[in-house]
Amino acid sequence: MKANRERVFGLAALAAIIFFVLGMAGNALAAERHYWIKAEEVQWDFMPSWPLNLMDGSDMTGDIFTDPNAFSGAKGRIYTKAAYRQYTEGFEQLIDGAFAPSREPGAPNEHMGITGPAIRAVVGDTIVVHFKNETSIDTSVHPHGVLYDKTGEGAPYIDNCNPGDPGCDPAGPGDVVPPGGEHIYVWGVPDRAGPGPNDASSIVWPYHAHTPETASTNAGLIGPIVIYRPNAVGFDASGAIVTRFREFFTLFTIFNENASALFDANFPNGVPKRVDPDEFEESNLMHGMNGLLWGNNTGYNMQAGEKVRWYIMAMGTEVDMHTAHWHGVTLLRNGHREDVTGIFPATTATLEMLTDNPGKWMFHCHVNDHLDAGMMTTFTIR
Ligand SMILES: [Cu+2]
Repeated sequence: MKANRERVFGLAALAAIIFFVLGMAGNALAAERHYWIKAEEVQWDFMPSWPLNLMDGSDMTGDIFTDPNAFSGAKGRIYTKAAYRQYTEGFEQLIDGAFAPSREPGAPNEHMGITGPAIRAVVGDTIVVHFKNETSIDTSVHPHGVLYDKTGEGAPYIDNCNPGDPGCDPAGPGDVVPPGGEHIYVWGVPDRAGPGPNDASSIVWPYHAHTPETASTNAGLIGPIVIYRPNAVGFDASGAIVTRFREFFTLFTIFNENASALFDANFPNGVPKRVDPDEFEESNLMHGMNGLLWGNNTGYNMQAGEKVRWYIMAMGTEVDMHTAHWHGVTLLRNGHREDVTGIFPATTATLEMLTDNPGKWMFHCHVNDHLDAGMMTTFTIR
């Protein structure tokens, strides 16, 4: 009995030492990844090329979605929107703004449009988002997939008291960040936040405002989180993640400006009088890829033979069932071959593209109503 107990104790001690050593190794590799992100208001142009349609060269004058003179009360193509933008440490300098150098033609994230910056981490890391709200609306950062406690959830609802009790407030720390406010969100990245057994070596999750969810995402507050398997990436001298493949992000959504938290900013006098309410409402549905219409979502450039990964996201309501279609190529989604991939609101897809067919190719949503409203662009394999 005694010998047996000693052997059990010995095995337990050995296991403890192994776990300790593995834990140390894990800690040595794991990193805290700090992101400095502001929510900002922007004058967003859904179609900078207007009136020129970059897909077919046509003149879009009279188009109810983009022409402010299409009918009395039409807004046209420019709206006040909110967007997540990335800064250097301490909010010193904009490095990822809508009109900052990093999103100019030729920049790696030129194509990201209104979509927020990519928050990247490796399984085992911890993500720290230093968030500042510089918009005029309440907002938050609610992540999908990663591990958080109640201060990292970014969503106000009654989750820590009884409804109706005195002092019972749905908004805990970070659930609602008011205009001018700040919050630090800390998110763990355990295995369950990373790629599953059948996933590629990386996986994309959305993050978005949740204050409330519909109004703040229609305002524009959405971005991607990418989690990599530890062996899938390298690191530069500063410890930043370096991928062995080119990455593109596309958010398919119909921004409903009628339901945006910034509706009042866009229509200070409310719904214009003497307009057809149906036409008005329809004209404020902006069928964008990264918030851009009719070929204006530019920057999808790659080399033939290059490894390319696409992260596709959707957001919105029941009309936001999108079928992303790439002409000229095929892709793998979790081992299945596709050239069209389907997504629903808040779902995502990670695809590996076979860049075997050089050319300038159409990339669009295959839903007829969305195609007709401009949800299309091109990508180029050189
Ligand atoms: Cu669509």
